[in-house]
Amino acid sequence: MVRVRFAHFSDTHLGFRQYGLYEREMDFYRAFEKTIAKIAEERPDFVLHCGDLFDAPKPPPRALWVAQRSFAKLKETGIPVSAITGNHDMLFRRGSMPPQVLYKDMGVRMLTEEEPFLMHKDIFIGGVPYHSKHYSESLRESLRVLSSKASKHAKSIIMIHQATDRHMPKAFELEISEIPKNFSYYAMGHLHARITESFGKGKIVYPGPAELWSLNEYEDYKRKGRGFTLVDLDGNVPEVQHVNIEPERELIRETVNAGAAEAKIRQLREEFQKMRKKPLLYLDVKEGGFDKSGLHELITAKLSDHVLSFRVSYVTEQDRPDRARIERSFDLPQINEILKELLHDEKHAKLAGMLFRSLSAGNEEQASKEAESFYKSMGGGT
Ligand SMILES: [Mn+2]
Repeated sequence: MVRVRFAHFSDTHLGFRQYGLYEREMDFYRAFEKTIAKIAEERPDFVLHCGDLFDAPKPPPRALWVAQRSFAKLKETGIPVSAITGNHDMLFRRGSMPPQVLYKDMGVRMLTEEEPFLMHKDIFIGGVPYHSKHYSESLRESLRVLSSKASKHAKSIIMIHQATDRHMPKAFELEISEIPKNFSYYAMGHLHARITESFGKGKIVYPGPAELWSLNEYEDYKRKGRGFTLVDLDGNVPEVQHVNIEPERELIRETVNAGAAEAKIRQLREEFQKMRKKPLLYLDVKEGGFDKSGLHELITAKLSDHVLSFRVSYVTEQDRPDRARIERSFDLPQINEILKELLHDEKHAKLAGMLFRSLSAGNEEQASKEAESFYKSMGGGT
């Protein structure tokens, strides 16, 4: 058995322009380039990318170019890449090609339904592209087939871009009990969190993305860091080492009492002035009696030159704790992005966002008015 070490990363979402900001798109490119540089430095035997390489199935040319340069660098260093498609970078249309196929000559090998595995020396590497919940039976079947092929080899890896019920009970496509247990390493993508657990005879690992795609990832990132994963397959159980990539810019989340907002804003301003790059600021203002527009003006006046962007959420005193949570969550800008992703349609995502907000606030009348005017504006069709 030869000594084998590989790098595993995922969910790089190249081309994602968070909040429509050019700077955020560039942050994702830089995170990717830094990850590749660090991987090249580590000289693993091969690299696995577990889906959502791009944020969309038709990425902007700059995203394609950044990926091309990076994969060329790995090829120069003699490090081959295996990849699967995620839900973001595949078009669910017959005969469509994922953008990753462009890098075939640079040593990026896609694992597909047609060619679901390869051997790296004596290591079996299998992979399944993302399957929506609707196709979970076919996903289970693919896993069964690969599991039986892998059973002929001492060391094996399976690449999967899915959420399991254990890691994401509210929206999963795969029950953890349905995953065959005979692989040595489960290289996962899809969840934007850093997770390492024992599973079957090996380990199941979500490396998480190097850049924060959504504010929901903030806590996990603060606790565990972000980057990619290095794996040593030599022993009986894989040895997993997470490597951090320094973020391009800070993401700051702060809670402040309305009464103390001014002092807090002054303090933040001082901190931000020292930063190399303007941070993203998420400010939760709590305890009532505040004047939202006055506070907004104050933040704009004191901080707008020192942050790339800021988002403010208000939690009022009279809100019951559960209501407060709702107000906070629907103030988050990510809701619109999540809806857009789910519905694949900007107009309907906008309607869904409006309905979500008014119905969360218990305002049915407002919701029905919004729906009515939306369909009127669509020309009264179906
Ligand atoms: Mn993703």
